Amino acid sequence: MNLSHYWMPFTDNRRFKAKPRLVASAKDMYYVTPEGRQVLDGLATLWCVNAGHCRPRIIEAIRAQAGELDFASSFSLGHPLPFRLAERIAALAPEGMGQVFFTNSGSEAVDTALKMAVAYHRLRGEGTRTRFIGRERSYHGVNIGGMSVGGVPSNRKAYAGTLLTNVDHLRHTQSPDNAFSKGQPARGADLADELEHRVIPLHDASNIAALIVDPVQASGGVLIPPQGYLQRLREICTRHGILLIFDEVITGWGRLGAPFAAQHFGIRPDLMTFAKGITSGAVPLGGVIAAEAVHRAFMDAKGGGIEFFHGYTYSGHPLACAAGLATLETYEEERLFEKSKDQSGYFEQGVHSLKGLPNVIDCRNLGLIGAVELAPRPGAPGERGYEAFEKCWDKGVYVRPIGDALAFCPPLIAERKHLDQIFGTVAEVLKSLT
Ligand code: PXG
Repeated sequence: MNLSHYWMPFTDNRRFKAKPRLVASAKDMYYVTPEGRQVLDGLATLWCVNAGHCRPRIIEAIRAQAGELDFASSFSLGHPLPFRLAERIAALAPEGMGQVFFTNSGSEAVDTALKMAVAYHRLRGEGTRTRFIGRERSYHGVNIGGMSVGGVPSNRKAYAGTLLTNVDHLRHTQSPDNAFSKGQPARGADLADELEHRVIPLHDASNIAALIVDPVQASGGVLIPPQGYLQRLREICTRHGILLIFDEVITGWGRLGAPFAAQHFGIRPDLMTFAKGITSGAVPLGGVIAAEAVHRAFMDAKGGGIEFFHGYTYSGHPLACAAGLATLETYEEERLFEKSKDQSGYFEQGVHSLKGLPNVIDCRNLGLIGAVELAPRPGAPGERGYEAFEKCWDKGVYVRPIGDALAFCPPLIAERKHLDQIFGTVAEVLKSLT
């Protein structure tokens, strides 16, 4: 096969093409390679295949929908599926969050939420609120807005001149003092005070539209929020009229046991983004869930006409909505959110069983998301992590390297034997790695 024409996303193309890793099919927890080798999917592929691969209800729904209504627009025209899916999503969302705007990806969801925030303030006569606050090491997708509020240096470096200038960042919460914390670290809630003590006085609340937070920072390296930290951010935002956006692209759909991280932490944000697990990865779909008060500002606007000048050709695409409905039915039928919660204790033991192995400097976890962090090789950051990832793949387990951390995020259908295979293989690899 000629590999040269496909320019692969977020990939070291030259390294990959010198030693390709291909998959041919997938079922439940496993990939099958073209040679027929099974590889356990320890990352729900890209933090999204929460129901497992090629689940019957989901693939049947997609097949049936493709033969019935391939595409219809949602621009001043309608078809039933996005209305039905929005209703199902609203029933799972925190109380008071009931309106769903569909996009095709998490990146589009983030940029949609940022635009919604600014438009909301303007409608309420606070048009000076245009500034966004993000956090170091957060990942909010790759579009201009999400990249600008994001805090992963390598994703920003080459585009510095195109980043939005109306953005400030809070510090990240990772600290060696919290190494080997099980669940939420005990120390660090006071890092939230930077918002009130530095950022708001610097810019003035009247100029700030929204704070965007990924409740667990996943692709930034799996950073677990300290106890009380997110609650404190919520209180500060409320005090200053700043909208709080939870980017739930990874934490949504049962990753922490509840439908969304918002419920896990007992917080109601003003806007929530989602993607990935809404279709278990089977068809691209994302969206924003708005608090009723935010939505009302648009619907109460004087003068009539289009309330929000924004949308994508494929917003509410029939195939994506059919996949979304079938995925939510699968979650419910198999009680996968409860299963995720039940399995999180065993998962925690697995992650922390890696403590004490060569080069391990931290193990961390929350719900069914976790990471082991390795000390970098002198002068070659990321190399040890990448080599560990390659060796795990060769031994039949897929986990993701993030710098020198290995991330774990199994599908919610994972049984104990799958978790044993993941952590057993990683342990074996770490013992053999220099
Ligand atoms: N927000 C969060 C929190 C994400 O994790 C996005 C937004 C963007 O979603 P889309 O669908 O536009 O990719 C994400 C996506 C990685 C990795 O390396 C993670 C993501 C995407 C690509 C790579 O772990 N998360």
